[in-house]
Amino acid sequence: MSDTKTKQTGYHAWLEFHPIAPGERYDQYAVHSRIVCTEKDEVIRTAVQELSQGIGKLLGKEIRVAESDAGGAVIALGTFGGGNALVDRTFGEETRSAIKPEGFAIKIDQASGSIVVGASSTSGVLYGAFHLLRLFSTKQAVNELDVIENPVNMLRMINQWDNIDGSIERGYAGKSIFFENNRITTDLTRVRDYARLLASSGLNAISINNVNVHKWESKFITGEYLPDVAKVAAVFRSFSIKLFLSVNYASPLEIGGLSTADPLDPAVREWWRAKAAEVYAAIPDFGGFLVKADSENRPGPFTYDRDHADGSNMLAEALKPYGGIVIWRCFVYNCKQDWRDRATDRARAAYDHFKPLDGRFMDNVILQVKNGPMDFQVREPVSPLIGAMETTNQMIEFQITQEYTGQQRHLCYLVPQWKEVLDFETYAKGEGSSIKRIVDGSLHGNKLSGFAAVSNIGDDVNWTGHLLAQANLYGYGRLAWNPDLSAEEIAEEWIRMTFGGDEKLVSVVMSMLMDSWSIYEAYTSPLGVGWMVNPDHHYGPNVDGYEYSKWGTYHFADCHGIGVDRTKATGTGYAAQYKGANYDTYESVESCPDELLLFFHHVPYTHVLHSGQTVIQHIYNTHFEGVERAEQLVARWASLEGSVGELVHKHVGERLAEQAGHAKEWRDMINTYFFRKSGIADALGRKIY
Ligand code: GCV
Repeated sequence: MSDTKTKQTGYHAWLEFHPIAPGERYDQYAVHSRIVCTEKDEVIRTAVQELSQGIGKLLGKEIRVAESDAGGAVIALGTFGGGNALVDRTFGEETRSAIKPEGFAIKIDQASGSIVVGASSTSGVLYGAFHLLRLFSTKQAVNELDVIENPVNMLRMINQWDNIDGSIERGYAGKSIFFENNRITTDLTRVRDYARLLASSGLNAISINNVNVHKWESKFITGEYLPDVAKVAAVFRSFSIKLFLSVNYASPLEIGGLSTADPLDPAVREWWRAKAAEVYAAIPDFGGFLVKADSENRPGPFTYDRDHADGSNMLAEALKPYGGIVIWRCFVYNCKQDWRDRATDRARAAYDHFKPLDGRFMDNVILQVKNGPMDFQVREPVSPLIGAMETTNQMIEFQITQEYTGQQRHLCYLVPQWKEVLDFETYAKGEGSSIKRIVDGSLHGNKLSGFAAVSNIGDDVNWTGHLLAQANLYGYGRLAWNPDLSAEEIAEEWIRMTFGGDEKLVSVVMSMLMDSWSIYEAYTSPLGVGWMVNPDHHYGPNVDGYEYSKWGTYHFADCHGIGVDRTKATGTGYAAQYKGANYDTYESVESCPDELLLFFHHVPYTHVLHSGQTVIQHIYNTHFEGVERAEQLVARWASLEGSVGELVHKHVGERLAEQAGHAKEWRDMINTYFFRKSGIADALGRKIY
């Protein structure tokens, strides 16, 4: 895409590289006369190209790339022992042994003043190059650099929910960049630019098609599509990103001509073995399969009276000889529930299905578990399944695309929500068993572990529809690399890299991002109950939208009270899936935190929260305040006129105005509904319809 077309549109996202004005930092960076690299590997070439391009834009002058060091201060990069004298001279044994497979070190060579980037792998060199660019574009001092970085998580994956017809399930930023008109895109420019964004934030894996694998996408693993899939894999390979495919569990039946997909049937196993051989012949470093089975009407092993260990192990066995893995989703629940049935609880389902299978999965199977037990609501407890299976590989699944958090028409910076999840204490092995230690594999010593998230991009020029939603994509990658980064640190990096360093702008956008999740929560569904949205598309308020449906997502509001009794004592028993103090906290109405009260308990509207307000007054207050706070977002952004490009200012301003208007719709529907149900007036006498 040409620069004139992308100028001011956000296309380059956090890789915009705003020119640095002459002055101290400029001189500190510009003193490095050339980039010195001796290696020719594809990923290293990418690193060099990114560095020279980025520095060129930052400094407004070309930086030469050379194979040898002609003296003076340079930027040298390479793998340890890869032939770059500066790299070899700078990093001793101690540093080298501290660098894990994808990590890197950056250090100043005191003699020459050179910046030296070293790693044990080519991917480490690439991450090191992006790290250096981040330091430059956020204007950090580099004269004393001594950095060692290793990614905390092994798998740092993004899941596309893209379909071959170009549509994206739960996509809010245009059409797919991977597929159009029932073909894989032939012009891969945009795919390459996406790979840059992903690698620069630290990601290393992608599945390119929707987990709901329909008729045509089932054929991605056949000769009809594999050559084109291989071309996409090649683009990602140059950024050290492994490609995965979502597969249809019933493939042997649907594309293989067999009469069954029974995982224990020898012919089915043989079919998958041959299929794996075919896929790896086309893509030797193929990552593996992502599978949604027995979930929301997708086929799976249950059809044959087999379980999820049988199903996933069959695929794992086929991929094993090639080092491939099976990522098996745990989003398994009854989506044909009778709303009259109060005993079945969707929240329990993943744990009930998978926990008994602990220990039965092959070591190249990894279970992918959504962060909450329901489905990416604005507020949910943390899934009790994460950490509950001691001898099974697990990874967490987040949703970057804002299906239930405003669909990229509303501002909702999700990093603070993800941080809460990652910091949650599970007591899986006593104190110190936080979610982040489970998903990084350290708590249970898992062979495979990590992060996955559903992407929020499409072919909109700015990738994410709402420009500020780019912060979620960037933030996800950074958090997957290092879950200990704070939401503010990540936001600040993103703002400076995206918009440049205007201090007023940094502080205004930072406060907008940091407030946005709580604002969205305030004017939507209260106290953890969730689901008060329009069915199917899930945008906008509809309190009873899912109340009498088959999806298992109820709030049970009547004239006395609201909420779902999930206690062991009198309810569905879900609370008992938590360990230790968590069980006690959630089981008791007294200790349950306010923000999750209605997730765990059915209470009268007059129930008094820890905040001192009654439930009904909390509903009214948060909804009135939520609208006011959404209106303040509009005003805060308006104050930035002149500090950001005109087009960007207008675009974000329009989205925020729409959000403020839509927040009123939420406020009035929710408040009116509960006023009519409860008959209790607002203590402050505000307008309720
Ligand atoms: C891809 C939710 C979404 C579906 C999605 C599903 C899943 O139910 O609404 O669109 O399907 O989650 O995660 O599999």
